[in-house]
Amino acid sequence: MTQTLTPDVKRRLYHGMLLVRRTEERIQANYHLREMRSPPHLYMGHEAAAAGVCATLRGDDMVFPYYRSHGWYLAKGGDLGAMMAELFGRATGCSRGWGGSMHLIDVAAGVYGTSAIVGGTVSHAAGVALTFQMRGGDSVAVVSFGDGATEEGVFHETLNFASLRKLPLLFVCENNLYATNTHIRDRQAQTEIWRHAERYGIPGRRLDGNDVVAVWHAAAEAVARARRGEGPSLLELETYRYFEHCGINEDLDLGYRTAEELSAWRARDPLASGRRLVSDGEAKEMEAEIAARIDRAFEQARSAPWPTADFQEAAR
Ligand SMILES: Cc1ncc(C[n+]2csc(CCOP(=O)(O)OP(=O)(O)O)c2C)c(N)n1
Ligand SMILES: [Mg+2]
Repeated sequence: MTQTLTPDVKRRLYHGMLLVRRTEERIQANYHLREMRSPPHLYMGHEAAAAGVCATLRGDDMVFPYYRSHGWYLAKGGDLGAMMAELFGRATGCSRGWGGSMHLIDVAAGVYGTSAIVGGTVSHAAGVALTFQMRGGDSVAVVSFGDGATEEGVFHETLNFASLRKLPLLFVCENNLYATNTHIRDRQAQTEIWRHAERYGIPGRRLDGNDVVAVWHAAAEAVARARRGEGPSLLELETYRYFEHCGINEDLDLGYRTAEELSAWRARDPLASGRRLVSDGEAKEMEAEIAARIDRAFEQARSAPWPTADFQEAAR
C-alpha cells in the first residue's frame, strides 16, 4: 500500500528535521564546556534524508545508520535523553556511556546501532532484512551510509546478496560530495552512485536529498516494494554537510571546499523549504516542545552517574 502525504505526515517531516537541527545546535553551543567529550559528526544540512525516510517507516522497521548518526537516531524515535547521556559519557547513555556519538542504539525504537566503521552497518542491515524475510513478516530494514562507503567492497557484496535474495532492504546513500576532505571526483571513476544498483538488478534513483517531500515519496515507494516482497532499492540522496567532518566548527580554512559552495547549499536548506509544510502556530508549538525536551535531556545527562570502570559489568 502506498502512503499518502497527509497533514500528519507533513508535521512529522518538519518535526523530525527540527528536532535534529535544534539538538545539534545545542550540542554545538555547549561543546566548549567540555562536558561532552565525544567528538560529534554533525548531521546539519542532511536532515531531510533521515526525516524523510523515517516518516515512511513503522515501529517494527529497523534502521542501521552510520557514524553521522544523530539524525537517524532521533528521526526514528530514539530516546533523546539516552542520546545526550551517551554524549556526556554517563551510565544512563544508550551505550551505557562507553560508546559516544558514533555508537547510538535504541532497539525498542528500531535503531539497531550505529558504527564508526565506514560501511560497517551495510551488511548488518542485510542480515536483519534476511531475518525479517525468513520470519515471514513485512518489516523492512534501512541502511544509511555516505558516498565514501560506496568505495568499500561490502557495499557491492551486499547489493548483490540483497538483490539475489530479494531482501526487504532500502539502501540510502547520503552523497554529500566529500569523504572527510576529499571530493568524490578525486576518488571515484564513476560518480553516479545510483547506477551501481542497476548493475545488480536493483531499482536505483538519485534525487534532491534536501527536499524532504521528494525523499519521503521515493522512500515510501521503495518501502512499499520491499514490503510486497519485491526486494531492495537504492536511493542516492544529494545533500551537503555544513560543518567540519567531525567536530562543531566551520572548516573553510582547510581549503578543500569554497565559501561559495557552502553558501549555495545553505540556500537550499532543508528546514527552510520544509517550513512550509506546517502552519506558523504548529511551528511555534514544535519549537517550544523541542526546546523543553532538549533542556530536560541536558539537565538529566549532567546529573547522571558515571559508568563503572568494569566493562564487563557495563556490557551486561
Ligand atoms: C573502514 C574504514 N575506513 C576508513 C575510515 C576513516 N574514515 C572515517 S569517516 C571517513 C569518510 C567517509 O565519508 P562518507 O562515507 O562520504 O561519509 P560522510 O562522513 O561524508 O558523511 C573515513 C574514510 C573508517 N572509519 N572506517
Ligand atoms: Mg560523504
